[in-house]
Amino acid sequence: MAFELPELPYSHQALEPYIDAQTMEIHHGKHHAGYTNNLNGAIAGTDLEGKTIEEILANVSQHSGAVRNNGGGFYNHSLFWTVMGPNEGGIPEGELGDAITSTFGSFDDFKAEFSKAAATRFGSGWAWLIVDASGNLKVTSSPNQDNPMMDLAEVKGTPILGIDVWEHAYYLKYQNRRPDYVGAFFNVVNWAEVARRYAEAK
Ligand code: MN3
Repeated sequence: MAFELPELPYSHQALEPYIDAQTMEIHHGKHHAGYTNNLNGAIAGTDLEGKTIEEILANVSQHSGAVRNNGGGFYNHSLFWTVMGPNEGGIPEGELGDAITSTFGSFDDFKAEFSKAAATRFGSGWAWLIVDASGNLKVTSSPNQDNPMMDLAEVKGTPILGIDVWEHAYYLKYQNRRPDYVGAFFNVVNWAEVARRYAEAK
């Protein structure tokens, strides 16, 4: 069974004015669709057909560059759409809010560390909030379409929040101002979904 492009859980314009409709349309309909199709092409006729994306990423060092890039692209964007939403933002509460405060000092300290990871990831990549093998929260980043679930990742864990810092994610609206895009992202973070992923991962 081939991987399928997940539908956006909201309309293209839902994240305006923070993320513009045209960027969402191209990002989901062209980029994410491309990773999905290319992943299917890369695994067609191999023993990776029928494996879950998590299983593929966990042993990605044994597979081709096409599987690594497109498998990562498929997974990362599937996560990305769900951790954003309209009328979101704010500050996480409950267990996740407490864990962020105890790990980073305060929500603002977490925000600063995550924003720095996103701003300083050279070239194309992602910044992440992950749960590591001991259940601890960590901020990290990865190049290209790599992610912390890959066996070859420098820092491993389960991503519960991620931001795409490829130029295709923000250039139409923010041009070279990546930090402005990262700042705007916090207005659309769906903390309920991040908290759900946290509870599942730890
Ligand atoms: Mn992207």
